[in-house]
Amino acid sequence: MGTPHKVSDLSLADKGRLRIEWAESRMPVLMALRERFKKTQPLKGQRVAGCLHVTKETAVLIRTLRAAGAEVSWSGCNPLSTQDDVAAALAAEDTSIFAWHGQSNDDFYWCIERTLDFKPTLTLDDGADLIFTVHAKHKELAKDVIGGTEETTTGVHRLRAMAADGKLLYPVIAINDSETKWDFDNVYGTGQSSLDGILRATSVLFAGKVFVVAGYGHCGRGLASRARGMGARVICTDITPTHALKAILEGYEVMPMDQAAKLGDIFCTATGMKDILVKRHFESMKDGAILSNTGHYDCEINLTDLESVAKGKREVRANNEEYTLKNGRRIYVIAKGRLVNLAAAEGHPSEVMDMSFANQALGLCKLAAEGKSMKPQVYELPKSQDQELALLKLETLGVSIDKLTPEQAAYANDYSAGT
Ligand code: 3DD
Repeated sequence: MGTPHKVSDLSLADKGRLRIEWAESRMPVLMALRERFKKTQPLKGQRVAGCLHVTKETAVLIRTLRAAGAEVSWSGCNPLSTQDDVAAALAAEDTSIFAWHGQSNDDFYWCIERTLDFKPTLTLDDGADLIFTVHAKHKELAKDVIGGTEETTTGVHRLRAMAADGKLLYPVIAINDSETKWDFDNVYGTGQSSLDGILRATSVLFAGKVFVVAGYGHCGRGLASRARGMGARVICTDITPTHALKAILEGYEVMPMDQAAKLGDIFCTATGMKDILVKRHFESMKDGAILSNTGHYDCEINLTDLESVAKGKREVRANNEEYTLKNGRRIYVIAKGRLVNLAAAEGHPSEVMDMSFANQALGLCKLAAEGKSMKPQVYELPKSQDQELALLKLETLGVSIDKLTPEQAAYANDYSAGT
């Protein structure tokens, strides 16, 4: 195999292929796009550098981009989220991939650098680490890049800030901001997959437990509803009044973290902000409290603070470290505070990544076709695309919906029609 790659263990390829097949059988929208792209070749001649969690669902996206004619080179976007069997399967089918589970920070950035070796014409990010590396260390490559896409909320925030500063060197499409991404992946995906990660690392009963959700945004909304569905008493914290008000009207308790820290049995941070759980919170927590984070970066649980109030630490289960505090109580941290859904489980289910990645593929096709005439700013995909994708998804679910009659369509646009 001449294609450059670095993965953990090529012998895992067969197992990875089976997992990718499993995902393909549950991603009908992306698979339908792949069939279309095989004929139209919209990414022919393009070189796509991707920096996004290497999961069975991402493998389906990579195969689709290659079917569309693109050359692809890929790294993971988190040191703990790569599924090694999937990475092996991708390497075995001649994908240029640099990713393995449990990377050091140096490994992580070395892998990103390798994906730049073939001078990409398009970049695909989840958290903006790749595009940021191009801007910070390889400005000479930016002139060959037509545009990029960004998968997640945190990454879009970073890119909007760069654009506002006039620092963006090429156009970027905020995939996260498509309704068929943030209102499905962030809500239903994060809600289920984060609890999946907590359960795999602890196997605790949720019913009757106090589950604290830090951040009642789209991700927090999904977390809260799934935890309540399993019988937990849900407390939400937030800094945004409208978010807190929505949580109250949904029937959750809302209070400052200083109070919630004393009550919580299980915590999950989903804010995108640093230092959500800090020293004073750890010192007031119950014995046996379980801490997890589902935000993109591992900055929400301040582990330096936790180390400062602990007298001992040991791994008690996979992805589960017990800190014994000086006050004698024990606190359990899942996946070292890194995103629990991907580090301790398999990330969102295929069914919901189906639409996120359909948006990614369509976004790259838009850049390939129109990027040269776009400005170095952050764009959104057309809202009409959300309805097209949702209709396609409904069809795959065997669901049909009503249509406006011509009279109703006329009425909808007739501002003179009063009561
Ligand atoms: N993300 C969650 N599950 C994923 C999966 N199964 N494959 C690839 C990426 C996955 C991350 C997404 O939620 C991304 O949209 C984000 O971080 O917002």
